[in-house]
Amino acid sequence: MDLFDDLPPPSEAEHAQIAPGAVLLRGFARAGDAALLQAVEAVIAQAPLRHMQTPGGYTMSVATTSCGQLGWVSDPHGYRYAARDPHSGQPWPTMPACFLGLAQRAAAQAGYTDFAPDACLINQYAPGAKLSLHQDKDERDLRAPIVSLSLGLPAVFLFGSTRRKDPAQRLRLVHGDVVVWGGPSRLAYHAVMPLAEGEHKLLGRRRINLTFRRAG
Ligand code: MD3
Ligand code: FE
Repeated sequence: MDLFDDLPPPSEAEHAQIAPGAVLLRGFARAGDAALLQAVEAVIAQAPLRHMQTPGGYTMSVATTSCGQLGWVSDPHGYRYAARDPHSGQPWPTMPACFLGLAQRAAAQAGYTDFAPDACLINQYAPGAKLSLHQDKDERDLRAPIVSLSLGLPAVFLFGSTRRKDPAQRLRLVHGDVVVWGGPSRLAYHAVMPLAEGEHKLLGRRRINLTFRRAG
């Protein structure tokens, strides 16, 4: 249970640079959470969450889907962005207007005034699900930031530098938090620790993370 669930959204004073080019907008999406969740559920209804295979032969514990012009796909051949959902053969669902608005307002707040995401990756974590250390470098233009939005159960997020073995910082991301990863942080290694058990008022026993990307 999150003891701070009933507090009002925090002020702009809590918008903090956490690494060069990385800005944490604590609680930025809290006010619009119900509409965002409704839009997430509408996307999932069209393009169901699935546990993708990694090129290394593992099945991801995180369940994923996408919306927008491009979606993120992993299979035994590798990682890539694709215009169609391989599960249905159909284009990915359109990016909901509330997603695009949120991503652009967050990016602007962090100093990126013309962020035009064409892909939104949706990650769903059940208790125990995790994401291993990786870089996001499959996007064409690495000058564009990645905007991430956390909903539901809290997660412990680790991020380091562009060198895999550098020490990582630990960050607890809670419902409504948004992080903009740009500049020198764009290629930072990062990971999500196994999700702890819990029950969130709005989302129940899960965490959902949205990442907005300029992929194509
Ligand atoms: C730092 N997702 O989908 S979001 C991913 O919580 C991913 O589901 C995590 O890593 C999640 O690729 C973390 C925060 C994030 C996303 C992209 C980044 C941090 C980043 C790219 C560069 C540096
Ligand atoms: Fe990532």
